Amino acid sequence: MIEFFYNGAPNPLKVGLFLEESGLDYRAIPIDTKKGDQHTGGFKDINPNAKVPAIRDGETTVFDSNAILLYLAEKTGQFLPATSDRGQLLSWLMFIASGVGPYSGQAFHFRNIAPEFPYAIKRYHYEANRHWQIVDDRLEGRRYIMGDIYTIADMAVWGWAPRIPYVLEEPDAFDRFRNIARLMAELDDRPAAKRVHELVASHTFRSELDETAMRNLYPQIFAPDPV
Ligand SMILES: N[C@@H](CCC(=O)N[C@@H](CS)C(=O)NCC(=O)O)C(=O)O
Repeated sequence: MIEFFYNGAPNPLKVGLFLEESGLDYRAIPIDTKKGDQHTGGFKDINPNAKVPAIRDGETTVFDSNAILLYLAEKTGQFLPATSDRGQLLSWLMFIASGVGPYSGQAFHFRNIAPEFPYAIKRYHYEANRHWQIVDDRLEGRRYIMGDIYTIADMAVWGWAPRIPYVLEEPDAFDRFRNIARLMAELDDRPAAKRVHELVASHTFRSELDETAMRNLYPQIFAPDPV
C-alpha cells in the first residue's frame, strides 16, 4: 500500500487528487509542517528536501509533487496522453513545477511575510501573473491542458489554481482567468476532488503562524545574514 505524506497545501493536493482518481490503495499520513514534522529524521529519509508531498511505495520513495504524479501515472498507465503527446505533457508538467508553483509561492511569501522588499513583491507578482496567463491561454479552446484528455497536468494546475486570488491579491482574478476557472469548476465537481478536501479536513493541522511555525517554515528568517 502506498503511504502518502501530506498536508492541505497546493502540492500535496495534486497528489491526493491522483490517488483518489486512480483508485490506488493508499494510507494518508499527515505531516504538520507548522509543527515541524517535515524536519524529523524519519521523514527526511523519504524526502531529503523536508517538504510535502512525498510517497513511499514499497521500497521506492518519491518526492516533489510533479515527479510523484509522473511516477504514479506511469505505474498505473492512467491520466497520461497518447505517447506522441508526451513531450508536450512533460513541458507543461515541468513548467508548472518550476514556474507556476514556485513563482506563485514566492509572490505570496514576499507580499505577506516580507513586505519590506518591494522589488521582490513586484518581480514575483509579475512573473506569477504572467505564468497564470500562459496557463489560461493554453486552456483557450481546450477542455484540458492536453486537449480532450484529463491528465496529470490538470491535476498539477488544480492544486495551485485556487490560490490565484491570494497569490495576486486580486479577489476577482477568475474574472480574467476564465479558462482556469472553468477547468477548476469541472475538476472540483469530481467525487475524487471532494474526497481530497474531506481527507484534508479530517486532520486538524496547526493553524497559528506563531514563532514556532515561522521557524519551521521559514528558518532562513532566523539564520545569520550571508556575508
Ligand atoms: N517542489 C516541491 C515543493 C514542495 C513544497 O514546497 N511543499 C510545501 C507545501 S506546498 C511544504 O512542504 N512547505 C513546508 C516547508 O517548506 O517547510 C513539490 O512540488 O512537491
